[in-house]
Amino acid sequence: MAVPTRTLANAVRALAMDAVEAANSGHPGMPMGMADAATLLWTEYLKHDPADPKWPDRDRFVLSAGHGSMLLYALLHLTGYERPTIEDIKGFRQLGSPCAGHPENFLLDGVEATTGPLGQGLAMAVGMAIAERHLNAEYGDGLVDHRTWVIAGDGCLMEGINHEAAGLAGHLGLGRLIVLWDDNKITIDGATSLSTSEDIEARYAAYGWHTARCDGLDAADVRRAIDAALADPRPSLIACRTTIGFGAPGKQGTAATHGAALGAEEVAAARKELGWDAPPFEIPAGIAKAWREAGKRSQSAHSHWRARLDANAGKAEFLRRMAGELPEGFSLDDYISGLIAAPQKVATRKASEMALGAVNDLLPETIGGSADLTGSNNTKTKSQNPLTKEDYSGRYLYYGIREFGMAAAMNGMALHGGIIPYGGTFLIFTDYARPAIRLSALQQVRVVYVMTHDSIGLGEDGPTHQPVEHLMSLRAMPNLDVYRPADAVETAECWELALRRAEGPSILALTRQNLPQLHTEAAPNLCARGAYRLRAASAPRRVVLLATGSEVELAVAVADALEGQGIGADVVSMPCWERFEAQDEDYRAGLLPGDSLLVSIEAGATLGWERHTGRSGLNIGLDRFGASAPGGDLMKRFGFTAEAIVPRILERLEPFE
Ligand SMILES: Cc1ncc(C[n+]2csc(CCOP(=O)(O)OP(=O)(O)O)c2C)c(N)n1
Ligand SMILES: [Mg+2]
Repeated sequence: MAVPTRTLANAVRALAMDAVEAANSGHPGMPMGMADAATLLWTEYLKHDPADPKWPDRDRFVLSAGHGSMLLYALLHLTGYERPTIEDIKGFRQLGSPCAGHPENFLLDGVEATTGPLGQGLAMAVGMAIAERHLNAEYGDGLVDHRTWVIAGDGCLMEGINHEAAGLAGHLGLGRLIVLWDDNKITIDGATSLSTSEDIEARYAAYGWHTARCDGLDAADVRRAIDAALADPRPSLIACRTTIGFGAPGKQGTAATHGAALGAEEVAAARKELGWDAPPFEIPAGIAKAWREAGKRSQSAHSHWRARLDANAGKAEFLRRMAGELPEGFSLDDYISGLIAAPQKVATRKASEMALGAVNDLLPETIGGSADLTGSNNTKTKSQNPLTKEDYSGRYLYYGIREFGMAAAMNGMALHGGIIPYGGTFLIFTDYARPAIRLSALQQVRVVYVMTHDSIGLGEDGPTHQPVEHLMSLRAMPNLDVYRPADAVETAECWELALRRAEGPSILALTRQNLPQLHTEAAPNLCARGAYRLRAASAPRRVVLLATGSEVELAVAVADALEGQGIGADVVSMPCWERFEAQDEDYRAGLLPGDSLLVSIEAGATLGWERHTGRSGLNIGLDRFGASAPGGDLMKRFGFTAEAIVPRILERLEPFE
């Protein structure tokens, strides 16, 4: 006899409450409330194969309500994934267990995205759904034909990003995206009525979504709603009315079950209520077996897919792309040789567009885009057509004014695989996208951020648009490479490095204003070391000038002036701190010798430059907001001229004399 969904779901409930109890930390309420709906989804609908968690054509499941992580760990364990084991689950939230407080994509196969920052899971799922349709357009139903499922909470649907993400999904008609909303009317502070009274279904309908409602505790009713969603061509939101902490008789329906262990007494009462007799962390054999069998449901679909893949002429290319490997021999050397032969005085944003012309021809996996600043970010190249509801094969996305949504969608595309997303906005608006940039870094995904208008040099738009603290704050983020190239050659080199970096995101900070090409001779990729000597001192060296981006040109002018007075000065271009810091001590010390005055020049916050110049160095930067005026005037006003900088250096040199 088939095991009823409710009984299967009670295994999830038991594991969730036992694990949270053992850790005395965690969130039992959400897993217990959504156990029936999630069990139905995982045992009857989700296309996946626990024996091959990376099967490219699997459905993607994103637990946007990441605090309910035990729900996902229980589902993975019960359906037969190698990890988490029951021991892993016993170690929930402890050092060494892959069952972290919130699901981490790099700790467990089957965790498609790192979630916990509410709303972002849903927004990443939109990116996954875009990736699926795009690859489907390229490779056809035979290889790419899957869905993206999300479980989202009230919190996910309150966060601003859900508006950006759902608006984009509705616009693009992503019918393979289905969101189950845990409509339990409870958040941490209590009833949702404390803080919200909007009609979420009407809002989603207005975005162009199909919406439905069901009793989330009644598997048959959830099945009815999912079937309706599957039949509808639009993305779907299914409101699943549930009771948080369902089964815990004294606490269910209250915020008390949200984020704390239920307590031994309440757990015992819940066992009784649910008719669950098994001791903690034990699943009765018949129930475990039914779960395992459900986990094998898609095996034949998987083997048929393998057969289609084997017969497909595009197999090798498809697998290459899904593995995130660049084509053999990929390089921008030819393009760079062209620059050496015919130097270009262009803004680095323009240089980026030129490099992208080569990149997009060489890499069919790129999907570019911009948050409504295409003409300013120079992110679209000639060969790119728009990706639209009518034509998902396009390789350029008009994200609209949705910086956070764009960044999260790019994370989703990168996590899905098969695509290298890049997208642009003004560097200042990394602030709007920052939580998703952070998740790019945490999740170790290759997303390239094309951030233009990178200093006061942008000019007239004024201080609201002029980044000051941004470069430094982004450098402070772990696993994010921040590039600020100085000319067209460095821009191409940085692009190549960013594309080669499969294990994390990169940001290119690019100018609006033109910069001369400082490199006129062929050389290996100098940016690869993060910093290098662009020009060595002629006179005996007393100064080393360290600069990035547009200030490298200025550093050269300063060096000229110093040399004119018999003071030797090296110019070091430092396009990427992170790469420089990865170099060996000899290289770093050789570039930044202790016997010279080390001077940093960057039109941004000075905080942090002491790391490279030492406390006795000189840090020339901008520690205030900018102003509205032409860029050249601002550079003068704020002291970014050789005339202003040379005396400051001379003053500092005197004590040495
Ligand atoms: C961006 C963000 N803000 C705040 C939190 C902290 N937080 C975690 S869960 C939660 C309440 C979420 O409510 P809901 O989604 O309804 O979950 P439920 O209590 O129903 O499980 C909050 C505020 C978070 N994880 N992410
Ligand atoms: Mg809730």
